[in-house]
Amino acid sequence: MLLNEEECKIKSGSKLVSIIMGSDSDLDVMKETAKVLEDFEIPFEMTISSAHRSPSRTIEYASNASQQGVEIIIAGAGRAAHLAGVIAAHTILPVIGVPIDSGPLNGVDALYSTVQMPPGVPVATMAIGSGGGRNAGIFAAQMLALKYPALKAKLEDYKSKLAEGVEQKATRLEEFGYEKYNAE
Ligand code: RP5
Repeated sequence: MLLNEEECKIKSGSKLVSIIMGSDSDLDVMKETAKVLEDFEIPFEMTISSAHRSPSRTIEYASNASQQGVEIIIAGAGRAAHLAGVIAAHTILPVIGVPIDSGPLNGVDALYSTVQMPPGVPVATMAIGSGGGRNAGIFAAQMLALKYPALKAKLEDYKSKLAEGVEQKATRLEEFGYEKYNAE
């Protein structure tokens, strides 16, 4: 359970996080963000808008997000990925960008397009692809934990489980050796 304030938002239908992507072909990556937010019980909405194919829709969405109760926007796009940047230009909400590996340059194009914002209009850029999609959800949870203390315990638990996973793998490797590690 998060704070009362968040409970009120949930009751009123407000979503704390918006996940927006340039195309439905980005969904495989951006669903990783959604899964993390579900795990942390953070209410979110998901939609599609393109900086190039539907610029008016993108600007309208970015301009209205804050009024709708959204607190963080996560934008994923591939190729010449201007989605996160255009959104950041039209809102004072923090924008997290996820470069998608959808083009022939395997996401390096999207990484540069997303990360190289001019001074004054930042986009917090994650890694390329599904790992970045996952990190976007965790990073959003970390930012929200500054306002919603109940998220802190969930993040601590998440970090503990990460460490436990490494311990288990290390124990297994030490016990079985590298040749039997995957066979056992
Ligand atoms: C970008 O172009 C989208 O974000 C997507 O990653 C890429 C290709 O889009 P589709 O042609 O698959 O719709 O704008």
